[in-house]
Formats: sequence, structure tokens, C-alpha cells
Amino acid sequence: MEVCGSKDSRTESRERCPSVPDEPAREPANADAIDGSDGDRRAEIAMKRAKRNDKPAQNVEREEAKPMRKHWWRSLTVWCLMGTGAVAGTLWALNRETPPVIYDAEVVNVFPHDTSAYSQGLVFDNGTLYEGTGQYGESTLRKVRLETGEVLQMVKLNQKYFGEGITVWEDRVIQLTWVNGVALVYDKTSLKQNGRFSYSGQGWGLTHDGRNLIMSDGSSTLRFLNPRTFDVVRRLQVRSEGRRIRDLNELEYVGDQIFANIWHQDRIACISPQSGEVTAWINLEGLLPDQERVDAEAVLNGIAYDSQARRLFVTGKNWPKLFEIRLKTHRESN
Ligand SMILES: [Ca+2]
Repeated sequence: MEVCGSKDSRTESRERCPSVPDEPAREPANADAIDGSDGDRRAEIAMKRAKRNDKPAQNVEREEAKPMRKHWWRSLTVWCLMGTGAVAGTLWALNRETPPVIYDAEVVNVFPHDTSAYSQGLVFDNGTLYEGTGQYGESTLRKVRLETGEVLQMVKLNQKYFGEGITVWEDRVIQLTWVNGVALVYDKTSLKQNGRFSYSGQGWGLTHDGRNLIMSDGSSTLRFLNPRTFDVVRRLQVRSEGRRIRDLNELEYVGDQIFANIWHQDRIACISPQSGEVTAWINLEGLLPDQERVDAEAVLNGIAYDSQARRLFVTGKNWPKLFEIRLKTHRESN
């Protein structure tokens, strides 16, 4: 009748019966079952039972301490989690509550600017001002004498291209085209085209941080590109006080920040290249009065930085002037 544990079938039954324990060093299950008259044997069994039931006090304490130790660890874990949460919450709140600085612009110099130049990209490199212009059939890349606005050298783009942002990378000038998905590469001395890259989506502004090219496309995302392959290295979402900032247009890397003017707005965002957070806004309202603008599309669109003399230049589409400006703190925004 008994299957599990029966002597002859033990191995087989252990596999079939989960309740079968490991092989014990067994004593008779019932001392009474021992052949009755052997008193010494009974006494030995009784002593063993007593030993088995009489656990050393040290072991008892250890077992009683287990729940306390578990409780202590649980409390410590809870406090650690609460502490971490509090620190993270504080950092988040500080980040949220630190508004960008507002700068006003003090005009240092005013230079002439070609009113036929639909400015899309501006760069100052080793004493030379480079400008890229847009519009189908009118797009150009040019070198300009800063002080007079005189065009020193110029190439016209194929009429199928709408020129956009430019940057100088090593001995080359790279110029984006709006929706053509093509970046044109020129020798920066001769302005002869000697290469091209392709990219997905639109091309608006272009600059670099000394390591990667940085490109805007009218959205709130900047793309960091390998300058030798144009492959996307990373993307940066630009936000100000929790809100995404769209229409990022002409770019310039200034110090350790990315400057981006916002399409159809007279202000420049100063962006952390690490976090994408706007750390400051440059207010340029009134820099060029409306009566000096040829039409509604004559908007701010051109930032260049002379890193050697630490001069900052701005202009716009068909603006008659190019401004050298100095930043001064206006107020903390609310
Ligand atoms: Ca620029």
C-alpha cells in the first residue's frame, strides 16, 4: 500500500514523491518499537531526543535575531530610497526654478550690409567674414569685407539649390541647402566646390564645437554630425523652462554655448550643448526698426563670433546693417 519511502522502491519513489526528504541517519521512528527489554538502548535514545530538543541558547538567540536584522535592513533601505528621492526632487525643482538670464544688446559698431543678401549663414574666421545667402536662383556663398560690406569673392549656387547655414571646418566651408538634402563643400580660400554630403530632412543653420558639426532643421532638435562623414552622432532637444523651443535657425558656437536665433523672432537662445537647456536669451527687439526692413521676411538671421577679439556680430535677411553687439544683463526672467 505504501509506495513513497518503501525500502525497495525508495529511489523510484523519491522521484515520484516530492515530499520524500534526503536520506537521514535514521533512528527508529518509534522507540517503543525497539525490542522491549533493552533498557540501555532506551536510555540512549531518550538522551538523543533530549539533545535534539534542547537547542543551544546561542542558536535560539541567532534565530530570534533574524527578524530584527531583516527589519533593520528594510528600514535602512526605505530611508535610503527616501533620501535619494528627496535629493532628486530637489535637483529637479532647482533645475525647473532656475530661469534663463535675459541679456540686452549694447551696439558697439554698425557696419554696412548688402540689402540683396537674403542672409542664411554668417561666420567670422581668421579676419574674414563669410556669408551664405538663400532664395532659389539667388543663393550665394561670399566673402565680405566687414568694415565696408564689400563683397570680395562670391560663388552662385545652382538655381535648384536654396542656400542655408554655413560653417568653416578646417580648410573648408560647408553650406547647407534647405530641402535639397545636400551640403556643399568648398575650399575656404578659393571657394571652389570640392565635395558634398547628403543628409535627411531639412537644413537650416550650421556651426561646430571643434569636434562635431551642429545643424538645425527648424525643429527643436539639433543634430550633431561627424564632420568627415556627416553621420549623426547625437541629437539634442532644446528646452526653456520645460518648453521645447522650435524654429531654431542660424547657429553660432560661442564660448561653451550654442547660440541660435529663432525664426521670426528678434531674440537669440543661448543653449547648453550638454543638456539642451536655454541658459540665457539675448533680446534684440528694436535693433533694426520695422521701417528699415523691406518686408515681413526680413528677419534676424545671422550670428558670427570673432573668437580672437571676442566680438559678436548679428544681421538679418536683406538688412542694410550688420551690428557688432555686446551683451549686458537686463533682468532675471520670471
Ligand atoms: Ca553662424
